Order: sequence, then structure tokens, then C-alpha cells
Amino acid sequence: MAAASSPRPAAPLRILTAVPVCDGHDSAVTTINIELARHGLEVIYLGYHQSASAIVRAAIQEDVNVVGLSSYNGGHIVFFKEVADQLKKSGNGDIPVFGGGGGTITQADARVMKRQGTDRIYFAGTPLDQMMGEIKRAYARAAKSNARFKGDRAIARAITIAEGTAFVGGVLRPDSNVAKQSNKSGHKTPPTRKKSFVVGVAGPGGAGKSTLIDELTSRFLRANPTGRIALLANDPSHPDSGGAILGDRVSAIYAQNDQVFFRSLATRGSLTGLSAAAPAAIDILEASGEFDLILVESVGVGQESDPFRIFGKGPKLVDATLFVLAPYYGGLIQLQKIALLNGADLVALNKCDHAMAHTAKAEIQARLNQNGKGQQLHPTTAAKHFDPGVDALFAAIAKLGDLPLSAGGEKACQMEVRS
Ligand code: B12
Ligand SMILES: Nc1nc2c(ncn2[C@@H]2O[C@H](COP(=O)(O)OP(=O)(O)OP(=O)(O)O)[C@@H](O)[C@H]2O)c(=O)[nH]1
Ligand SMILES: [Mg+2]
Repeated sequence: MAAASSPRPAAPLRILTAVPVCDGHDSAVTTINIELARHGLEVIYLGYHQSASAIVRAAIQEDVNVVGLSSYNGGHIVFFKEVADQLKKSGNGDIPVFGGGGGTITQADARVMKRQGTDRIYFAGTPLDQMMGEIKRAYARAAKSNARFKGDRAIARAITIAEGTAFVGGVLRPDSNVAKQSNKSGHKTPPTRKKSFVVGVAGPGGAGKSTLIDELTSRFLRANPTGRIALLANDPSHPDSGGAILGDRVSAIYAQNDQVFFRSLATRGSLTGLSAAAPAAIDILEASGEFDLILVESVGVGQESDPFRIFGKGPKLVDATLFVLAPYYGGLIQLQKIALLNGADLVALNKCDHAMAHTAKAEIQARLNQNGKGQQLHPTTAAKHFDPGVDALFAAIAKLGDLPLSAGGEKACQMEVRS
């Protein structure tokens, strides 16, 4: 937490929660997640049936204060130890591991687990309010820069510092290094090593942005077996508690690959559709020189939104914008009102398995034709793997960004477009 003398509000505590592999008991952790957000924590929920390595990768990339596991399958003694050991082995042993499992974890088990590196266990019957108070007291800590962090953790910590140190009530401080770095261009300090292609993905809440991004990620991984992709997912903070459920990571099946860097950001009061630290986070990802492609997901946006500043006088935050909408947008009048349709480089009509998609395709293409910019509509069904519409969308992004595809990767991409 911030020092008492600091005028800044303290940055919310970030927690990663997950249910271990071979365990589908997710109702307990869902209850805990909601309660944590109600108490002002930012919760990144990874889902159930999660391997130790997936949990460790997510903890590193999200630079969380703590990992909370909910285990009911009886394997807790081995599993909690494995997570703690992998964190330690990878140089991230500063991230504590704790959790619960109701009556399946006995007092005797908990003593063994404590000796093996688990920080604490909550037993059946512990009141939620008691747990929340203890968690906030035990795991709140200021995120300081740490030269010992390497690789993804170093990138993740730089983003945490951008999030936590550059705010005054949710607005970038003009004198801060992060603000200087991101405001001088509105975007991008020159990358030191490799040029990344940055695509902003916006669209109404629930249109399928995260699912589509995940499917695009799978295309990237097949087309470029050696490159890396970064995903920056913005989700809203709750205005009452300041907490957030950062839920985009649950849809990110392909983030379980070391080529993918996935980071969730809460808006923390910013009303632009992005965290105020998103421009700095983009800069950090680019400057790392690690990523060929960076996809930035905005929160679900409305008719007037321009999260990536594509209409402003200053430089855009991204190299290209993808607008995603679903067939149930209302009617023609609503389509006319959506400002981003005037300027998006790419437009996807997702959920084309929906009965209304046929009419929607015609209406949206007509709307785009009126812009006279040659914008092409990409019909997609992201919920389906191997959807040819997603293949075509990925091919369009790869072409626009001149993405480096390996020889085998190009073939994989073309095969998918034909299928
Ligand atoms: C609900 C439930 C189910 C539901 C799950 C629904 C869901 N989506 O989660 C259903 C009916 C589907 C189910 C199925 C099964 N279940 Co079941 N299930 C339970 C039950 C009744 C409650 C668990 C629960 O959600 N508790 C609610 C939480 C909030 O309270 P709590 O457990 O007391 O936890 C406290 C703390 O530990 C803490 N906590 C818990 N997790 C975390 C995490 C964090 C981060 C923190 C901070 C705190 C915390 O919060 C609570 C505070 O008071 C338990 C029995 C029991 N009474 O515990 C069996 C139980 C866990 N199930 C059991 C079994 C065997 C199964 C099945 C294998 C049955 C079968 N043969 O098909 C399947 C497996 C399903 C799967 N895919 O994994 C056994 C496990 C035995 C074991 N491990 O040795 C139990 C113990 C029942 C029993 N006595 O046999 N189950
Ligand atoms: N039927 C159908 N459902 C889809 C499709 N794409 C996504 N979904 C579902 O739509 C729901 C929302 O998808 P997300 O990818 O989370 O949507 P989002 O736009 O990222 O949502 P926010 O981040 O909350 O704005 C999920 O239940 C998806 O499984 C699709 O093509 N067809
Ligand atoms: Mg999403």
C-alpha cells in the first residue's frame, strides 16, 4: 500500500484465484471472487481445472499480490506445494499462495502445507467478512521496482508501477515519468528492439471481443511458431467498491502458452474505456521488443466511445482498430449512432451463428459503404473453433500489420483461410 504521506489513493490489491486441475468445484471460488471485488480487490479469475504451470504463468504476467486456490479434489497437499515451488523456482517466490477447500482440508493437512510453503488455509465455517479483512491486511503491499525480476515478470511489474504510481484519482499525473512517456506521443516511445503491430479491439459488452481475441491468438500461434503476442485486457472497476472482476482471462484458452503475454487492467475510475495506464502499458510492451502483435481490448463501449483516440487531433493509441459487434445492436438508427464504425480499420460482425446475423450483415455492410472508405465487414463466429470468418479476419490483420510469419506459419494461415 502507499505510504501514509502519499496523496495518492492506494492501488487496489490484485489477486489471482483458480481451482486446481481435476476439480470442477467452482461455486466456492465464485462466491469468494464476488466478495473480494465487493471489498475493493481486483480479482483475476483463471477458472477451474487449472494446472500449476498455468496458475504460475498467470500470477507472473498479472503481477498479483497473492494467489488464492480453492481446492476440493483431495490433492491439495501436493498441488499447493507444486504452485509454491514453481513460483520459487522461477524467481517469483515473493508471491504468496493461500486458499481453502472447506472440510476437505483438515487442520493436520494445513500444518503440512504450511511447512511446504502455503501461507494460510481457510477452513469451513470461516465468516466471509473475517477472511476479507485478513486478506487485505496480510497481502496489501506497494509494488516497488525490482531489478531482480526477469522476463515476463519484469514487464508485468513495469505495468503495475505504471498503474499504481501515475494516478491522482484515476488521472495520469502530468509530471510523472509514465505520463511523460505516454503523453508526449499519446502513444509509443520508439521500441528499442522490435516493432510491434498494435491493434485496439472495441465493441459493446458481450459482443465476443475476448473470445475473438483468443481465436485470433490461436491463428497467430499457428502462423508464427516462434513469435510472441501480447494481450492487454481492460475491464471496468466497480465504482462503489473500487474492486473489479477482471474476467477476460477466463476466455483466454490460448494464453496457456509461453508465446502469449496476457495482462488484465482495471479501469480504476477512467471513463475512456481503457485504464489510464493503458498507453503506458502499450509503450512498455512495445519497448520490451518481445511482441510482434499486441491486441488491446477495451471495456464494452457505447455509441460515442473512442477508446483508442482514432478521431482526436493527436496520434492514435494504436496502429489499427478492430470494432466487434453482435447481431443484436438494435436497428438501423443505432448503427448510425456508433461513431467507431466511421473510422475502424476492421469491423467484425461476431455471433454469426445467431438468427439475426443475416439481416445484420446487410445492414452493417450498407452502413460501412456509406463511409466510402472501403471498409470490409468480417462475419465471424468466435465461439466455433476453425471458423473461416476468423481465419479471414486474422489474414486481414496480418496483411495490415505486415506480420512476420514463418514459412510454415504462412502455410498454416493460408490453409485456414481456404478451409
Ligand atoms: C457444492 C458441491 C458440489 C457441486 C459443485 C458445484 C460447483 N460448481 O462448484 C457438485 C454437486 C457439482 C459436486 C460434484 C462433485 N463433488 Co462435490 N461437493 C460440494 C459441497 C457440498 C460444497 C462445496 C462448496 O462449494 N462449499 C462452499 C464454500 C464457500 O464453503 P466451504 O467449502 O466451507 O469453504 C470455506 C473455506 O474453505 C473458504 N474457501 C474455500 N475456497 C477458498 C478459496 C479462497 C481463495 C479463499 C480465500 C477461501 C476459500 O470459503 C469458505 C468459507 O467459510 C462439498 C461438501 C462440503 N460440505 O464441503 C462436496 C464435496 C467437495 N464434493 C465431493 C465430491 C466427491 C464430488 C464429486 C466427485 C461427486 C461425484 N462422484 O460425482 C463431484 C466432482 C465434481 C467435479 N467436476 O469436480 C467431496 C470431495 C471429497 C474429497 N475431496 O475427499 C465433498 C467433500 C463431498 C463429500 N463429503 O463427499 N459437488
Ligand atoms: N453464440 C455465440 N456466442 C459467442 C460467440 N462469441 C462469443 N460468444 C459468447 O458470448 C459471451 C461473451 O463473450 P466475450 O468474449 O466474453 O465478450 P466480450 O465482448 O469480451 O465481453 P466484455 O469483455 O464483457 O465486454 C460468452 O459467453 C461467449 O462464449 C459467437 O460467435 N457465438
Ligand atoms: Mg471481454
